[in-house]
Amino acid sequence: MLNQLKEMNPLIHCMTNMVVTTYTANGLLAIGSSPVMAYAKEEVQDMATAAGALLLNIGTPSVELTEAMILAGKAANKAGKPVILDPVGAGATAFRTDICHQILKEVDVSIVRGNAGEMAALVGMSGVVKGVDGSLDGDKQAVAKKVAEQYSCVAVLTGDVDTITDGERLYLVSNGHEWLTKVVGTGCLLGGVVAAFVSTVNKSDYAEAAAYAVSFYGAAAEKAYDKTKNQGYGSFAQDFIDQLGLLTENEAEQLRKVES
Ligand code: ATP
Ligand code: TZP
Ligand code: MG
Ligand code: MG
Repeated sequence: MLNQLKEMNPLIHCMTNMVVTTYTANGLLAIGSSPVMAYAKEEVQDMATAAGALLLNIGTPSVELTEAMILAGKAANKAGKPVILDPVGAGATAFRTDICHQILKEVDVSIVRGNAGEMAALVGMSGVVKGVDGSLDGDKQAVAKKVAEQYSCVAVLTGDVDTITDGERLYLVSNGHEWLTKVVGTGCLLGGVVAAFVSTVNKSDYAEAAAYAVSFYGAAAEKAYDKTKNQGYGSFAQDFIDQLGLLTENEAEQLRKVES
């Protein structure tokens, strides 16, 4: 899948938050995709139509941006392109939860990628969301399944073990490293990386491609940790971008920790 991605060099239209923009663009370039950030309602429909996938990340939300996201999402739907939603901070405020519900009502979202607390908030289950950080004491698989069923999408619920499901197939990914939680934007970049991988496959393979993307991403983080563990989080953040570009398909296969 990685070689196919590099060959296709898909354009990924990101409507993301102002914290993570450059990190997301660099990570997407590293894996072999082509990112573009575009927000104006005057152009988002054209950009979403031209792109291989659309990422909607509500990290720094506003009413105007939500309207533009819905325009872009509808255009992507019309063009048959996958739409990935990152519900950043859903559950932290009613405003964010409402925006997600509005997007999910108006747009056919292919994949929702969030932490456990955010995913629980989308289906009215109780998790913990403090700002943009979320967790859940309860059953993560049950939450992921409910998100997948309620919104007819692939749910990618991340944490120490990542749960990916379309409501029928289930993948559990144990790749990754705890240091990913010490670098802002690693959840957001993952949404972009999932978008890039799913843009290269048919709809029936979105769940499998998402699981591949999450495992690949986690394996790159493991390599970055090995290299920078005696330095710190800043060096890890930089090296992680390097590893996203250096990791080969064979190596990713060897490091893969996926149960299905
Ligand atoms: P949060 O803000 O709560 O950290 P997030 O939106 O940043 O959420 P994460 O759940 O942190 O998203 O997921 C981002 C990446 O970090 C995923 O690849 C996930 O597998 C990885 N990850 C998160 N926590 C751990 C952990 N404890 N061990 C290994 N990998 C982790
Ligand atoms: N505040 C608003 S968006 C954002 C912050 C800190 C980035 C969140 O990034 P991630 O990937 O969820 O850690
Ligand atoms: Mg995180
Ligand atoms: Mg996040």
